[in-house]
Amino acid sequence: MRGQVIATFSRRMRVRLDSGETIEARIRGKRLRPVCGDFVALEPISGESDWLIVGLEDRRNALTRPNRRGDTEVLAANLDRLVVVAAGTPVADWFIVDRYLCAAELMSVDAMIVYNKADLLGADADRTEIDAIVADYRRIGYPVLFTSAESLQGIDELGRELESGTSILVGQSGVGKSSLVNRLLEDTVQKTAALSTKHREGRHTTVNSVMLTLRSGGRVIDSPGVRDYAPAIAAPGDVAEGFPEIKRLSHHCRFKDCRHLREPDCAVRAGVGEAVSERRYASYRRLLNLARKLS
Ligand SMILES: Nc1nc2c(ncn2[C@@H]2O[C@H](COP(=O)(O)OP(=O)(O)OP(=O)(O)O)[C@@H](O)[C@H]2O)c(=O)[nH]1
Ligand SMILES: [Mg+2]
Ligand SMILES: [Zn+2]
Repeated sequence: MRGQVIATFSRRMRVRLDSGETIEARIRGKRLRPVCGDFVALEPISGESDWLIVGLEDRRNALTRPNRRGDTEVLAANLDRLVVVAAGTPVADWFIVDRYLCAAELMSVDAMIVYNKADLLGADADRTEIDAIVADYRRIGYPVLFTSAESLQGIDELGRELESGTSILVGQSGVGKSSLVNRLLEDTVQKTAALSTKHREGRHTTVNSVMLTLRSGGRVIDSPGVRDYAPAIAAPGDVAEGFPEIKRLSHHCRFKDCRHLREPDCAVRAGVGEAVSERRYASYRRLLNLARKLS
């Protein structure tokens, strides 16, 4: 039997079988490490309702991060779109946003930014800074949507963006990923059972990734929020691949292996403040430093 992992609780998994039925499963052995989105082979266990995961199919792609030991940890697999959620509270960390965008580029999947809690956006000074950052992302080519799980601003548009394929919502803890998913599910069958129980228990922080199906057929993975994030990067030279506006200019650098730091005739450095914003260039340098430390 074949199925897709739709929720993980450490070594226990919820799996949607190809037949459409949802079952619970354990994993045979210690070597298999399925994550949300993985396609697995299963066998029934006699006398139990649990199934046994006995095999893992090759992944089309994977969202990764280096763990403390420097190994690559897989967070989710077989994705079509990364939705990076930010907000005013907790204060947006744009470096984290850039790192998720970098991960999406390295995985060759679409990425977009959702600025949630738009209901709290006053006409304050913050607004000018946010508008400048958003304009920068749009110039690079990333769609940015302002949403509110409170006022419902932008929810329909977000639903349309997620109509096809599998999307994962990522971002800092507390920006409203689960609240957005709740809103998106409001007109689908799946909604209440799973989600309202959670509220009754008074627990809000998401502890495991869960894949949900929208009425449009689109799938959404709600993932636990992070304090920090960096993609697993195989070689420092790959970092520029994760910044489209830097990659574009890098073809004009004198050296093919230019890291865009202090090399002569570097087209990227020459473009800082224009095609490459100071902020994104700083993001690039920070991630390059990190990649060098880890490699
Ligand atoms: N004002 C306002 N509050 C929001 C909005 N969206 C979410 N919140 C609140 O923000 C808090 C965190 O929301 P969650 O949906 O749990 O955030 P999350 O991103 O899923 O957090 P983690 O699961 O920890 O990663 C809750 O108290 C929500 O009610 C919004 O659009 N506007
Ligand atoms: Mg959550
Ligand atoms: Zn260069």
